Amino acid sequence: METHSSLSTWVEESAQLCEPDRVVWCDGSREERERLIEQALSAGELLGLNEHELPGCTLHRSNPNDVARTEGLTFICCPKKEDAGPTNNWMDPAEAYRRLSAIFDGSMRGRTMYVVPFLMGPPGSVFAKVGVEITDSLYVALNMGLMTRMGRVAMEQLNASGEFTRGLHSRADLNPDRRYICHFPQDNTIWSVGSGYGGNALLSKKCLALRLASVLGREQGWLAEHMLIVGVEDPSGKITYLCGAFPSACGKTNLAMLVPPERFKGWRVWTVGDDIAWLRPAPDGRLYAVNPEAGFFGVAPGTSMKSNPNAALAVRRNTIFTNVAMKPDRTVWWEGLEDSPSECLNWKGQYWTPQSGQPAAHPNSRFTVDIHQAPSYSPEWDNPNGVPISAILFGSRRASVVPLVYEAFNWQHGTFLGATLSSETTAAATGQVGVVRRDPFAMLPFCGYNMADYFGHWVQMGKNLSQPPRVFRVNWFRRGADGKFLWPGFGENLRVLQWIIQRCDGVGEARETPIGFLPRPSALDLEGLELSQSATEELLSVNPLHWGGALESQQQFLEKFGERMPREMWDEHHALAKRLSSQPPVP
Ligand code: GTP
Ligand code: SPV
Ligand code: MN
Repeated sequence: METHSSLSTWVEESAQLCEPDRVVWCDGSREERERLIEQALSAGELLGLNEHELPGCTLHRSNPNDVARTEGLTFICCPKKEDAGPTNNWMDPAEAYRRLSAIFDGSMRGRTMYVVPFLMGPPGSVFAKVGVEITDSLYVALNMGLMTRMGRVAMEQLNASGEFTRGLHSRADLNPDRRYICHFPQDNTIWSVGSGYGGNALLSKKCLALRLASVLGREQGWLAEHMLIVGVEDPSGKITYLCGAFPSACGKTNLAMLVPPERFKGWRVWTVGDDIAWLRPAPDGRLYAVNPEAGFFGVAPGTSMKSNPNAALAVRRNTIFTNVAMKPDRTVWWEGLEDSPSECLNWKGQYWTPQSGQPAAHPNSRFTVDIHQAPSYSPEWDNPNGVPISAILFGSRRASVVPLVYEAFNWQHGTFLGATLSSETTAAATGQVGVVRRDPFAMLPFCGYNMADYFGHWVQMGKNLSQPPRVFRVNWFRRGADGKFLWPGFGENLRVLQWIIQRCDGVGEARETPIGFLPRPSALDLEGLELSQSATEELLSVNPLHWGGALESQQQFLEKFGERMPREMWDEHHALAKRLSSQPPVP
């Protein structure tokens, strides 16, 4: 392959620092992939699975200390601390380069350095960006081959423009005390060391496509978001495209691959993306979205033919499984997949039985698979212009307070719903699970700059759109007094999407409440669900007393940003308080 001179210089410098035994340039060909998988199998970095049941599939077991993103070790290294804002960890760029250089120094001795060029977005598209990841992990290189348009296609675009993001990654000794994920937006550079896990190590994903891209988007008038993109086709053949921001492990992949319930004859869902969207205003005044990725790095637990048949079918071949359990016949298993085995090897490779008292698969175990393998794959994925977005959904896990669905009054109010999004924490990041925290736009761990400025950018984006998408808040995770989910979720979520699409078409019925427009139970098609009347009422109720508490915590959150918080967000907060106080409390 022809190489751009700035790329070869950077690769040479990186090799001098890390001292690998050899350097391998990846071209993304099928032969190369087969060769690298063979090498990973003989090195034990991947385990072979049942070739008959799961052709081309492999299993990777992470170091047990390295199974989720580590937000506390993730840094934005811009020159001024206040530009990273109060929700990000910040490190002085010179200090970060110094500290990480010491860890990279000689870290690849005895190992191979892979140079992995990748393209984010359709070739030739105004959305597209090139990155190159240098890594000493074969697992990372193989994942990048599924998650991005990797190799030659990226080199072609790089040679044309000369621009690319530099991502340097080494597992080093996988010591959590020497683990850092550092972003240098001013240098278009990412340095990640000491982890081999997903979002820490696949630098295309959260590091480039969200943290660095969000900074670029603000400078250039577009958005980089933690969003799924889905096309919903109705029986007349009309397809409405929606985006949805949900925090990690809160249902993006599932919504992107939804299979309509029995009752919804003639409906169909098309998957454009399941995790990241880049959005740009187009000359027609609408917002268009592209999925910069080429594969899914999806949560395994809970995935089954019943909950998500599209994902279950997609992962039957050519899939890399990470930290799932292996059955005696060398097929895979995780909690939530049908039929618990009577014995298997757990995610650490230890003997497991249902009596072991611990999950067999890690709660954040994952599958990596090419997007084309999803039966719901949308050919629009490759459209260089993206798809026009009619609605944006903000979703999260909230056991109480937040209704099943409501609509924002307008774009600015929608921005406020995104800014004040809160959710219970999940296993996708290290730390306690199930604690409610503010996760604005599901971007808390992924925004590359001061979040107050980010809210301002969202307000501004609306002003640049003559036909902005409508904005909705959804919550599939409301629980009843018995602790069980009130809403069946998964495929049945289409019933909510149907109302959302009706609203976009100007025909859906709604009642105005202090928090936004809610459907009356009669406005939703609930036929065949056997949902009790009390559950339905609870799912669609707004209790001003509960919202009083929410107001207080919103205020504390907005205050954290001081003067930098845009006035529009305070206006929305005060307007909400006023609407709530003029509402008679629910008896
Ligand atoms: P990341 O890849 O971490 O960004 O996660 P995600 O937002 O794509 O979440 P995903 O769709 O993988 O779902 C995470 C977990 O939530 C899985 O265990 C799902 O089975 C479960 N889940 C998804 N949708 C629903 C739903 O509608 N209802 C319920 N009860 N659970 C759901
Ligand atoms: C998430 O945590 O939101 C993920 C998985 O999509 S990771 O790639 O680890 O970020
Ligand atoms: Mn995600």
